[in-house]
Amino acid sequence: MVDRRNKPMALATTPGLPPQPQVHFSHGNSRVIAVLPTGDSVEVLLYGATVTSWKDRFGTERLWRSDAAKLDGSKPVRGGIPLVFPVFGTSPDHAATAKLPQHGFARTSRWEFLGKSSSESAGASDSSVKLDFGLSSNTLDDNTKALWPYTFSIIYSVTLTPEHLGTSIVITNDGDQPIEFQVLMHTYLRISDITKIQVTGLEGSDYVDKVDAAQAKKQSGAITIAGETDRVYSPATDPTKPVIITEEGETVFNIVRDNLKDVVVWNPWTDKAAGMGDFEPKDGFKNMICIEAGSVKGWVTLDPSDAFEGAQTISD
Ligand code: TA6
Repeated sequence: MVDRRNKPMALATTPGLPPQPQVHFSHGNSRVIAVLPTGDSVEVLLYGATVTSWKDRFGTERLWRSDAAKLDGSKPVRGGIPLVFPVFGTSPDHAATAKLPQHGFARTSRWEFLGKSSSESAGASDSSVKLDFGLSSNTLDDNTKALWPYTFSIIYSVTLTPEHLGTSIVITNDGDQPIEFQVLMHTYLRISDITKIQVTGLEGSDYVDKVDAAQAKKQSGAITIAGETDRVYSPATDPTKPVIITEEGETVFNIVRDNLKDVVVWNPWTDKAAGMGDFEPKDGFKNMICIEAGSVKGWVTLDPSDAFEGAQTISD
């Protein structure tokens, strides 16, 4: 990758072709920004390969990010789409990941930008761009490697089109021993009013209610949020069924999953928001809902040379 500081890197263009997606680095090469000819844009921090912004063609931000989110690599980003791997939460009883920090090391590691590709856009309206990011045992910091000594490689791709934002992950076991992991895309969606949303598509799913003594329950009807909510739906029934967020009856998000069998629904509400130093404004919980696609109940076992692929597509 030719490192042309803060210079737009127009994708290979041929005179006469319609305008192409623009991809450039910013903030000292710590962020990658892609802008489509339609005006849709996405920003990804190399720290954690965290999507920190997704704007539609009108410049409307679709993801929620705390005003106090750290974007300097000093702590996981509070908002956007942090990546959870190889453990969801903490797992003191799981020897391989017991020593890892909450939600693992993917969201606090420096990822490499592997490159970009775009569709051959016949017209601005069908342009798209895919940004690839990499993390492997070769690039992992020594402290983390000591805590999780497996040989692996991950390619995480962020795809932007005028219709959707897609994130997909391919995790490969490059070593000679099986790897057990959990993975999740911790997506903070921006909404107007938490009290006016409904989440459908999880009806009939079993879930663990983490704000009610981790009781096992079954979802009946649409989900509404009227207080702290922290639920792990596993499996989210019918993976072919999108999870849909409506606000006063209007669909605001449609999330389709591929090979991510579980969905976490989280809103910290007043007290938990007050207790998080990087959660600002404190009433920001009213404007966000986390709908997190992943595989977090039990462990995915990856044998040597095997690969795991999982993806989500968020559209409106
Ligand atoms: O995904 C929901 C959750 O596991 C909550 O329990 C809460 O801890 C949230 O993640 C945020 O975790 P973080 O480590 O980013 O503060």
